[in-house]
Amino acid sequence: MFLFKKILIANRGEIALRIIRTCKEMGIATVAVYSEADQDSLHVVFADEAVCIGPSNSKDSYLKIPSILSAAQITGADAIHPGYGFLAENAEFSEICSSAGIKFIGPDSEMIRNMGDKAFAKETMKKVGVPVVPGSEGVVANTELARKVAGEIGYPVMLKASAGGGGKGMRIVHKESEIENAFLAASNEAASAFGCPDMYIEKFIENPRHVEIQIMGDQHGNIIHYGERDCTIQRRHQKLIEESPSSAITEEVRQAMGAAAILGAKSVNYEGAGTVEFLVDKDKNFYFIEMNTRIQVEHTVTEMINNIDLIEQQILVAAGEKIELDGYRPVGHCFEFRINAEDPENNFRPSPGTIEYLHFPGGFGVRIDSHVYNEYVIPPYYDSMIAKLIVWGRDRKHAIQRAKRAFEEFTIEGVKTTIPFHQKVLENEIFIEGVFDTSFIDKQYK
Ligand code: MV4
Repeated sequence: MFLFKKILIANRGEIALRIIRTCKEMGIATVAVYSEADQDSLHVVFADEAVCIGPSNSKDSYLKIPSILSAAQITGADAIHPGYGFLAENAEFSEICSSAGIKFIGPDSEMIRNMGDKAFAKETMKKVGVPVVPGSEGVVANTELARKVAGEIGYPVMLKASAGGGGKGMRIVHKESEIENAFLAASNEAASAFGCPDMYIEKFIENPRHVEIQIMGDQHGNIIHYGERDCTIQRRHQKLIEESPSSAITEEVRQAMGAAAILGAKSVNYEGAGTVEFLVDKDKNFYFIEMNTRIQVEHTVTEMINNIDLIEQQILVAAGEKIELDGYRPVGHCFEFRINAEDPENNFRPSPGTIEYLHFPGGFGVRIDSHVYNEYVIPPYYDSMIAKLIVWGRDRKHAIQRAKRAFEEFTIEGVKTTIPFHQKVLENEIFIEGVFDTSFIDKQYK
């Protein structure tokens, strides 16, 4: 089987380490790239080679395409794994990699561009019969049409930026008198934030659950799904706790969502790892909202449930291997808790600094994905996630018991973290019952 000789990881932190680990197990050499702020970072230590690509801020390092490409050419890497964030969904980067003869581990640039255009992605899914949120036919050109379409849908409606996503560029409108100003303001915000003013409109789904399906497509037309992840517990669109299976859906709905995700991915000949995001309403109807063309932070939950290595799958698929079609064999229940260097007592504001004492939990069914270590200095330049605690149990009750035990062992001193917040959630009746929705954090933890 042909694999790659050497993979450059165009990322940092825990995901860079995650990718390096799997490459080593596959016998593939690794190249780390790092900014000046990350010279003592573990992904630099564990990679076979490391190239400094620039100063601390991301736009001069981890987002600097010429520097990353040069590092790949200098070291002779034949593939690049982008991880998540940074350039993972940058169509131009994918294009430049392939024109440089370096395999971008992910979908091709056209796919990234198409799925990044949220209104187009939605119309594409709708055409093949994937349920979508009732709303406009694609982009809405002006305030008059916005008023007309919103009137037809019925208030409240959600205005969404086509170049946005992940909660960015969204705005709820409750009545007709607000639509004109809201549409103009949202469109201007989208133009300045994403360089594209295009907006589309959807019926507002009250207090939904956010349930996403992990899919994998190979270069031979095969596509499978690996089940769902419930990512409803978010704060300002930042996911905090993810789990599988989801208590928001029945087995019947799961089958239908899996089939819809595969149908949508097949319709665009999807290659690589992807996530099809749905909203689920209180009547268990599901609606497509977005498709992400990257590996996600919470991919670990799917790995533990199916006992598979999704990074290995990505590399095999990128090298032209066929997917095992019976890969979806869910067992047990898994949570991922994001440990951020933030202060939950102070509106989750970032808390960078030096880790003065660190002890990770362990034991059966407890996994830590993290790049931090004793005396690690958390830099202020990047996002605040410092570890992921992933806990598997026989069922949800058992996984909660095990998570509580793991958190009792988990010690980080010197910086504030979200550990105490997670411990409170694990005692919350609504969480334990699994009857939460997207308003959980706002309502429970003002
Ligand atoms: C919605 C919605 C309600 N109605 N769309 C889109 C991106 C995703 N991260 C959040 N999005 C939402 N889209 C319609 N038509 C509510 C949300 C939403 C949300 C969804 C799931 C989990 C948490 C959320 C927090 C705020 C908004």
